[in-house]
Amino acid sequence: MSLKLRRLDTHASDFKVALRALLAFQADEDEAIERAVADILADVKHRGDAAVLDYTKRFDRLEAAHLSALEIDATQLEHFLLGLEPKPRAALEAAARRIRAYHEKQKIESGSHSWQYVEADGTVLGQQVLPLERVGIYVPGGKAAYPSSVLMNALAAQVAGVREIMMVVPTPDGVQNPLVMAAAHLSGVSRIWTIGGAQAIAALAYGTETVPAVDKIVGPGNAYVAAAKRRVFGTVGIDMIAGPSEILILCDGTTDPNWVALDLFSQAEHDELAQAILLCPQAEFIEQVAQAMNRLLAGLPRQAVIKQSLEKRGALIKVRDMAEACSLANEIAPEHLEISALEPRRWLPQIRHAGAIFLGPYSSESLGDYCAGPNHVLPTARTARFSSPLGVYDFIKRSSLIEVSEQGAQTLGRIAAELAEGEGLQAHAQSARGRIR
Ligand code: HSO
Ligand code: ZN
Repeated sequence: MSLKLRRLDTHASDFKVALRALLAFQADEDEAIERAVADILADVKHRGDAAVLDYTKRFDRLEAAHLSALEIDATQLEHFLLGLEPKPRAALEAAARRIRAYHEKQKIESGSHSWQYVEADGTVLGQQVLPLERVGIYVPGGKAAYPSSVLMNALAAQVAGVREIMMVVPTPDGVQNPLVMAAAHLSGVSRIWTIGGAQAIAALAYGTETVPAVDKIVGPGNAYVAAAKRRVFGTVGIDMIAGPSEILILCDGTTDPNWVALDLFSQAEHDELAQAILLCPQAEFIEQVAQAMNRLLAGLPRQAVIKQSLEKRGALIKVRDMAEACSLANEIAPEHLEISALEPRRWLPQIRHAGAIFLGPYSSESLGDYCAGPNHVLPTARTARFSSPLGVYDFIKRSSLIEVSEQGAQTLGRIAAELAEGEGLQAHAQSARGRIR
């Protein structure tokens, strides 16, 4: 199978147009999906467990007399871990340890603690930081059920101190994924229901007789799940609506072309819509990568997905130099950015927008996907311009603290009353003035 790879050159007069076309991706809102999801949400809100059971029977061919029969309890969960072969179990545990350690560090470094200060007149101001109480993690069923994503979502919540982490995962025909269950056990998930789709999102958001309502829902899902999350946002918090995965590799031509080819493939194999792009100043190196890709593709079980993704949305782009590559990277604002170069730190100061930055030839994205430690839930579709990786900070919230002293009330009272009168709000003004001696 030979790959028809898109080649671009920043020198070409139509490059800007070609780049815009390459980056244009609009997840189209499907009317039919929107309508179906709205109906399911309303039905679950209204009929609770009974509605969830009906949809689970219809969509997953999984029947139960009561929703509690679809709950996997803590003992069963532990058995999934104990039942694993030694190698996958050790790998899962090692990954969990490293991800936990990174997030513990993040909790300390990212200001997840309360603070306050005292003014001269004794007034105390501050901020109280507390974890969310109850979080629901959505895990897709079938092939897209990634145990690594369970670790990433649940461990960030657990380290933040979330009291109760619950999970929903569809199990079509009742087929359960032992690694997903084991990962849930390792990362502090306390209750799991084998339900999915918009009905599971509705159960988490509104609560049913059996499923308690959560405060925030995180985790990836198909178009129905995404539409449902969008609709319940406001009733609960949500993480983000993730688009197809992306990688951008900036290479100075010094890395093994096979490594570069496989890094592009590893993103492309996720999804026909995934995006893998190489930027390199050396035409010969780009040729070597293209050859490596053609050679290596045949050996991969997901070659059909990889081919589609690369031919539809991938590109090999010849740039003037690494500086130009950096400025293009900022325009693309990729989910994953590899700076595969001899001196990656030289280019780092020029990078402003990327979900995760992988420095040097040894830092393949796959290591970050599974076990380096940082979260693999990252901003896609150029949203790295304004948003960040999932982290402990997504599972905490802040309350402002205001403790005004008697003396403070004299000064603040005058300011507030003056402004309140300007706004025509007399009750405010009197409340403030009433405390002035
Ligand atoms: N690259 C994916 C995460 C993942 N990779 C899970 C393998 N398993 C999105 O960042
Ligand atoms: Zn991946």
